[in-house]
Amino acid sequence: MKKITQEKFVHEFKKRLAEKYALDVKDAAPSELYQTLVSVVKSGYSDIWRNTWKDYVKNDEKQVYYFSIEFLPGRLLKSNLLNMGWYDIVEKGLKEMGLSLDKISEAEVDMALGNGGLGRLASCFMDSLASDGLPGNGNGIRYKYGLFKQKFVDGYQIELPNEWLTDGNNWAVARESKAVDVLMGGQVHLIDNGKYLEPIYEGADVIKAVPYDTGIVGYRNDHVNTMRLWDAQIPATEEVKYPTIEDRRRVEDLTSVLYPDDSNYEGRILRLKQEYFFTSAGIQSIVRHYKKYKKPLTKISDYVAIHINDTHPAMCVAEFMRILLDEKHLDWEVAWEQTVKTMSYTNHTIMAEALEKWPLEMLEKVQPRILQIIQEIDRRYALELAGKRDQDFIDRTRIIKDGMVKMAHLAIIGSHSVNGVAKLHTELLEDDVLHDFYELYPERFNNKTNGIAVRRWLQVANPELSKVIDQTIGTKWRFDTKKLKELEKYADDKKVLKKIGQAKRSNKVKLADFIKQETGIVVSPDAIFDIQIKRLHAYKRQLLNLLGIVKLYLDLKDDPKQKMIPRVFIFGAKAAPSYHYAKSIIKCINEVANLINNDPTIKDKLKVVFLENYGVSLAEKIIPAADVSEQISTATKEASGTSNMKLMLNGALTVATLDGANIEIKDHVGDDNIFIFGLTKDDVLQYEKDHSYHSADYYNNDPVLQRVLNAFVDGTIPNIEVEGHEIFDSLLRVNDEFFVLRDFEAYIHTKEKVAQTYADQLAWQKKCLINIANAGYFSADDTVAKYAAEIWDIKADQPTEGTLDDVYP
Ligand code: 4GP
Repeated sequence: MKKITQEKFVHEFKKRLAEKYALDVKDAAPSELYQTLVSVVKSGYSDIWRNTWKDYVKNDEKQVYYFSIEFLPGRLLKSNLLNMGWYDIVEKGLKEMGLSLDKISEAEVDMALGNGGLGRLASCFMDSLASDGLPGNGNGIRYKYGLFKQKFVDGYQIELPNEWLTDGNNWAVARESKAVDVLMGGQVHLIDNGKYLEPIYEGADVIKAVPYDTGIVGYRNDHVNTMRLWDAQIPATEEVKYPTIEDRRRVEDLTSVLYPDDSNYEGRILRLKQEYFFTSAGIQSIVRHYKKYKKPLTKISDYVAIHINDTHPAMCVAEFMRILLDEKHLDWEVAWEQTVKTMSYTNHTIMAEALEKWPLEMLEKVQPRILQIIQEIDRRYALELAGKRDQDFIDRTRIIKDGMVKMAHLAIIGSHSVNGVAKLHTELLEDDVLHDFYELYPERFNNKTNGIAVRRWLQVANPELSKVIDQTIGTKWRFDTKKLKELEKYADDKKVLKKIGQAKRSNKVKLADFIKQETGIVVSPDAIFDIQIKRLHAYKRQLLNLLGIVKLYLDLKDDPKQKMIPRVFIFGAKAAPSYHYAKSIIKCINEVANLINNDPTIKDKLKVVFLENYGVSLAEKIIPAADVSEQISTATKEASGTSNMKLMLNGALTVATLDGANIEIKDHVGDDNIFIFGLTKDDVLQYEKDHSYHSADYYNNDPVLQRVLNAFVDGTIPNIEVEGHEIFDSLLRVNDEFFVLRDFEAYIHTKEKVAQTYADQLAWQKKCLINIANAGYFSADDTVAKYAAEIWDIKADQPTEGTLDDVYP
């Protein structure tokens, strides 16, 4: 990394501000200061960026390409500064000029090119690949509008376009010279030209895919990788085909929005086109780049690994085959061997609705040649198994069935590795969801429990706690998160526990200020901050949390003088625009919040805050201030979860079902330092098998539950005439698919235990410390190192070790 001193930085900053905007520091707006800072920071790593990728080629290094339809990097400024080792110098330099890094950083618009866990994981992995010194690249789509901006109007979610590119995004560089053409639509015929089968395309659209590359800076290791996002444009040669603005827009809209509305045909086909677009552009650029290695294509899997993150990029398998067959003229068998050795696939959910299936007719419309290749892969798969497996097995596992293409099957058959994202999730894949394939290819299956970028979620988001940790165990944990474990030696050290408590309180004060400024709601930092932040989905059971809140409210109404530790319940969640039920839950939470926050008898004892527009940057504000982390999905439904890891890392205690990675968190912190409740995997599977669950029994036999549920339909909670009934019916008449009523009593009981525990602050802080100390096991650096060694077979630069003694003496 370029070396910098405070003096040099201040000089460079002023010079660039004057050059770019003809302004002095005191006259510049935050966005101008921010853009100037970006240009100084980029100049600090650009040489290293160039060298990193050149070295890969020079040293014949195998590289991985991580294909993901979502990336959620959040803001890059502070995290780049931290990774470069520039953070403190820049912060001081800005201060010298009368500026604040925190304020300037707020001018950065979140890069929100994803919905939730899947996209955020991809970005944590990008950070860790670079920080581990691994040759790793991202490949995705540069949506012009990221995930929608969420507003609440009368308690309802409204979706607004998220124009994150209005100010440009200066982290990325457009590389016109690396553009590729992607063919879509039309028809294709194969002719035998004597040497090979040559595809002749007719009437296809040619779309120019232009890459925008962003440098991903490793942590203090002089290593900068690339995240490549593709934009759809019209090639100069095709301009006459699109004479009007509307015509042009049809093409350019291909990369306009993340997950276009898939409740209608047009939305679905656009999404499928997006999937092919970034897959084809990525694979074409990989094969082109491989030429630089000067090695035969029959060896490509020794130098290239391609990762299929969930099924959206599953067409990688067919596109890679297309290039090896049609453009490079390899034989099918040779091409197939290279494809399977190159590809690997991660499954992120067992929710049936997310396991993609596409009608043949749609695939044919998007790319007829790809459909032909998929059909041939499917035909050969069935042929190979004929006689070895029964027909039922073949029918269940083949790629094409009943006129639909099953993308997960394509990904599994075309990959050498299939992994789940937590132990339980992988177990469910092997035993149930993908059991047939597990039987067929046991050696392909493996588990890689998710991880998080500890740098962003602790060092950047929570400087207060980071400082306490430095003062207690030194700064080595900043390089190796497992060193956090040393904190356990201080589990009974009152001074340390107190300091952890003070850091938390100061973060709660900050969040309380933010809440007041955003919503006008006043919350006390002395209350328990109880947090549930994640996408809104029925299986994640925000509703169970809400029922618990309504119960507390009704209890307080009965006995307003009741002594209780004040509670603040904080939600952050977006619902998919076409997910009606989730939106009804949002409306109900907002109305319960209104009722409680405006009830003078409740005073400060109970507050409910639903913060708008949940995303990475908001999470960075909420997580350091959390006391309680709600991880209450129905057992078996949450593949892993990652907010559970971020919250424990910041010293929140988890209220959890035995689901996803909660189980591994429990194994690390021990039963005494987590609050487990509810149905287990076996209970849920049993109910699903024997249909013996009747939610109405729980309602009829539990007066408390009756009262709470009635509040949704008897006017106790105002303004939810429609939504209240909808929720009531879903729990009682549709038999409560996610066992909310079944787990209600256990949940309430556990929450009471939480409050009792909180009353003894020292005992509480001790549990927090143990959680922080054990969170190092969930570092994405380790997760990615396992992918590298066990799936991708790629090697790292020398690991960086060290301390920050220079910064925190
Ligand atoms: C999510 C899972 O729901 C979550 O449990 C997991 O932690 C995360 O992936 C990363 O593996 N799935 C999605 C999705 O975001 O779109 O399927």
